[in-house]
Amino acid sequence: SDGYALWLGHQLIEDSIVRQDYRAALTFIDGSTGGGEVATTATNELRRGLSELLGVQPLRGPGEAGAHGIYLGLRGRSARLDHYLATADVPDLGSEGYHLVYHDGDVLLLADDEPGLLYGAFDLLRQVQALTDLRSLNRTEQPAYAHRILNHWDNLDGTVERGYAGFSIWNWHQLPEYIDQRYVDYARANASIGINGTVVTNVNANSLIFREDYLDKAKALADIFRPYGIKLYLTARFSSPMELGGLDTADPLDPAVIAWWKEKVEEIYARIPDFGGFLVKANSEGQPGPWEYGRTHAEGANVLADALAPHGGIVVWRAFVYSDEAGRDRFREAYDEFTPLDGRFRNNVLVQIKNGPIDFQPREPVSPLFAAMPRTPLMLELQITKEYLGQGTHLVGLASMYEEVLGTDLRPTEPGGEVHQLISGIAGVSNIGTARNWTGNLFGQADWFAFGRLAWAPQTAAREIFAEWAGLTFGRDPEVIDSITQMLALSYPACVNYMTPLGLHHIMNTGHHYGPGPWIDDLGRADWNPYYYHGATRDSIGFDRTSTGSDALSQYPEGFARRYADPATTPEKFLLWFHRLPWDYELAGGNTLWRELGLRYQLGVEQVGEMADIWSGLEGRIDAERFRHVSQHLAIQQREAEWWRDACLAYFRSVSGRPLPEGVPAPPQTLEEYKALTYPYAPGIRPQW
Ligand code: BDP
Repeated sequence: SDGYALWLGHQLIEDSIVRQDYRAALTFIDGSTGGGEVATTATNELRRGLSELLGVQPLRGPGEAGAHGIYLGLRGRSARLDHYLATADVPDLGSEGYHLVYHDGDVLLLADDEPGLLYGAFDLLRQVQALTDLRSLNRTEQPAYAHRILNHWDNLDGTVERGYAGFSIWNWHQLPEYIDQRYVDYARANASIGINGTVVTNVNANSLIFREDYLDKAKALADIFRPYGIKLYLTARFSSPMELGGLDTADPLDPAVIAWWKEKVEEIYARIPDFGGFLVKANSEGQPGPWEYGRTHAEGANVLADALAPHGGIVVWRAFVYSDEAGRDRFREAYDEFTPLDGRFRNNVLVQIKNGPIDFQPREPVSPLFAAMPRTPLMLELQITKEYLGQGTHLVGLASMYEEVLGTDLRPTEPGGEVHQLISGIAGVSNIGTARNWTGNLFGQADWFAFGRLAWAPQTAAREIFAEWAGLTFGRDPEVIDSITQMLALSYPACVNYMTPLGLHHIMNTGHHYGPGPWIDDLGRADWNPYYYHGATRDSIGFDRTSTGSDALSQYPEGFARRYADPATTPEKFLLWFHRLPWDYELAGGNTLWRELGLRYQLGVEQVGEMADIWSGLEGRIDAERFRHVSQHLAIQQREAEWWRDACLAYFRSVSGRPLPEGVPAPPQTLEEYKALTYPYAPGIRPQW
């Protein structure tokens, strides 16, 4: 298998008796009650999926008297569903929710709007793929958030920023005439996991997307996505009124600028009546923004919001900003910049915050901003592409990280403070490209899948998602499912151990962010240097963010901050994020900091070995093509985990002047050799940072 089918490669049920039971229960699909485009997709997907699973096409229902099948439809539009509703108490399912139940021999799928039918259809297919007993079906599902959006960092020239799976799948050159089948398959894959929006252009935006010919292209994509319940969004470059509109300012309070945005938005809605809105990166890493005119982020966002509001569109405004003032802790900046603006944004603005305060590190404490803007709806931004986690080569099941972030309780002394409770939506930076299997590394599919599932149900356990993905992707063999679940569960802790144990962060090589570079200290701006983030000397290591240091800790609610103020109560995984400590500092388990650091690096390498062993055990139980694909990537990961351990420990040993802890092998190369490695053609590159 080449992986193109993703988690939708429904397998024929092998056991003929079981298959026969399902066939008898699902002889027809009666979807005549839905009506619209999305309901039709739901019926078509059921028909397609079930014929793959059962080996026969279900009839178009309702079947003959006495036959059993699936009835799907909206409440109040079908006699069969209403018959059920007369006795069952089904609450309002809301937008996109559904109720899936077994009743008097039939499977009923009921919703209050059409997307609900679509999500219920995919759920039913997952149940049959997993051989769930239909008689036990009784599921009521509603998404936790209305906004579940993929963010593509795709440029109009076809490159993908931080993309490790080939080029952009959007062929702007040939749109709108040529509609690649991939667009349809992409929409289908997203719908199957509950994703309902996509931003198809990079946050480092190009105003060309707003030119009329490009809007026609964007419209062609929106038309493909619509039947799958997916809205199209675009990134808005703040200076577009100048670059495209020929104005001499982009000042958000200038009447000509206000009029330009209003008109542009009208042009968009004339083509795309359900256009989602804009995603904006402003005054960040060189992008233009309202600061040029002495205006705030709120003033900048509001001009776009006012243009979109009459059409029902939203502005997603990113909080990823950090200035170049010397001596400021980058950790603090988004909070310092945005908290004064709480309550100043229009109702249709959401502020999008990266999970951590710095930048998609293997492990970050969550951003304090999540608990600091009670009057502003917030989006959580996760990275699905693995910029800082081994990119296209390493197998790292990100569901574990997402689970940790979503479950973090920022107000431990009162209810309602978990990150998933503080947000109104989730965005994920896509890992999709032209690679035949979509994500380059086959296991990248698990991260796309996990993102969708968690954006729908943020309290789902990572392990459950791993097992579900494994079953949908590799088939029903329980041993295969268990093994892959185990590998995925091991993979995230492994990566943190071999890259950035004990709270180290941002020690990747610069620019491309691939491989270790903790020694780098020669870039123009302090916070682009890995060294800045740990500051190791002969005596100590770590970043003091307590009151004796940058005091970033004070940005957290008191009950949270208290625990992190003292190294003894700070969770070890975040130790060096908040504290600067002597190498001899004694950890709870009795090891010194130096010894523990060495052992963690070693453990990370061993965990990758364990993952590779588990995978080897699956030879013959998985098709040869995918088996080989994963084995080869694991071999690279193994070698690079060792590289991380060896290069980092060679460096920290030279700084601290200490011998390597017992149990950690000596680096095979000199520190100078590790420093000399270069990557002229590293993928997904951006200059400087
Ligand atoms: C950083 C990336 C950079 C992005 C930036 C962002 O290195 O390529 O443009 O984030 O999120 O992680 O805007």
